[in-house]
Amino acid sequence: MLKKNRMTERFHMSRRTFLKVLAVGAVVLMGGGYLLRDRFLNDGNPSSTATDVIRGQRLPIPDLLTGTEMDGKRVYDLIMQPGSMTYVSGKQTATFAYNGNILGPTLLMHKGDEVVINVTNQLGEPTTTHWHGIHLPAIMDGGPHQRIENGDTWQAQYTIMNEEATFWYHPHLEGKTAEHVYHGLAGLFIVKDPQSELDLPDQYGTDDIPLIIQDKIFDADGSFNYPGTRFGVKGDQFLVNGAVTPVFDAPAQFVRFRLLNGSNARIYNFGFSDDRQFHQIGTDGGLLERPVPLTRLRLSTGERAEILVDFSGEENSQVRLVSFSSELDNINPIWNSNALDDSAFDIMTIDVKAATANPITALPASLASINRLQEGQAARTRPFVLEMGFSGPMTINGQSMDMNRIDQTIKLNDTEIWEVTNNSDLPHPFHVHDIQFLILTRDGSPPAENEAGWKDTVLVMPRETVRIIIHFSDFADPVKPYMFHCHILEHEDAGMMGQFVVV
Ligand SMILES: [Cu+2]
Repeated sequence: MLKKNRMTERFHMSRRTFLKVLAVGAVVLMGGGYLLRDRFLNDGNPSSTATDVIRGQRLPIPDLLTGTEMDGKRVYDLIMQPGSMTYVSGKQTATFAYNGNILGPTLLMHKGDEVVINVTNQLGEPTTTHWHGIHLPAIMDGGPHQRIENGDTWQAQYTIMNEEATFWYHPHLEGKTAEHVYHGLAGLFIVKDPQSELDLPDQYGTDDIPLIIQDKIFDADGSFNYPGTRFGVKGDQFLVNGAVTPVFDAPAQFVRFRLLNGSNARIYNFGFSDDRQFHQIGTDGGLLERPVPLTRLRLSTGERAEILVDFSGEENSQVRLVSFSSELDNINPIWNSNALDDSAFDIMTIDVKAATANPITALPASLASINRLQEGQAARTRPFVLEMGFSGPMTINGQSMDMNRIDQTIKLNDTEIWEVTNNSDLPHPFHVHDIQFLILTRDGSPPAENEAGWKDTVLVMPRETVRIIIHFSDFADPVKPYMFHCHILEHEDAGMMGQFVVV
């Protein structure tokens, strides 16, 4: 099997070389070349044919669900349902959503809360809802094994043990995750620590702003175009909280943005149009030790980052949130799916307005203490090799996802090092369910300061090895597995996923 894979790989190499020659030829023949390169070499993602996409609406803020108190538990109700939006003048866009027409409400939870979430499926087809980043029993994870048939309600019940951070929920049905998320199913969790005495912006919708960033392709009739291409669907229209390149009215003070890359496949390189400095304060699963100054923030699919941006004294000015995608290096150009990978583009416009009454006026010097797991604590090291070619299976350690095969068995209370190697020419964000990990090394070097916090998803660039350290605690189940997978949703659906049990 392994031998066969290697042979396939060699064949792909030569096909890649052939395509490169074709590209160079096209450039030489046509002079301009760019469009042709794009047409010949893209992975099949079309671009929007709708010319009158409505942009520049006010940024929608998802409703905040605080749950209702019942027998000492907080109960939340989510209904997955078809909806309708207007993205193209005079046209209706059919969507899927939780409790509305696009995306879902933000679930506010507190560390220590016992929560019950009733998830009702009215989509007309089966799906699941996974709690991305949450530490919970495997049977409550909402992965491919917790199918919710159309018309059914699945009840998830667990205690919030996570640190203060931003998490999210989305469907995770075997083979259908990409399509379901693309059509609008995703929402955020905000976990707060009642013990925290940090002075951070926390007025939801005012100075504490969720930003779910996604890209889509629109057809002329207004519908979402989902081409389902193998390498990952990348759109050419950018939505924040379900609105295309919207405008956010920011108060002239420190604003906290909770960024989620909720896209199917696109990696962003966020920054601002004036190249201003901002501070990252949180990673996927917790606050950093101290604010980290940045001018660029790379965020792959599934990852979250909390940042603080200082708009003090900037009333009546404007700045744009931009993705400087062309600066992303180490991505083989042959794999780029569209011209946007080679450019910078707007995500959102920020109109700075008057400050609120009692704004946060300073950055905290320190944020959190992180229990740094040490390499010496690890019981073992497990290799994970991610592979894909132009065709053939997408694999981890040579195998595609099989719902009936457990790939890894881990002992409860063990600490392990997982060594993730990307043996392909596309970047892959590697996600592990249930736990938060720390990055030990990225290609042999310690991670950047803004990645040195709790993570559940880490981008592994082509030919790179990332070593992460994980402690498996609290929940064991010899039968029900958790998943590990690439968070490019089309790769996941194509088999770049495996299962582990904790026993
Ligand atoms: Cu991938």
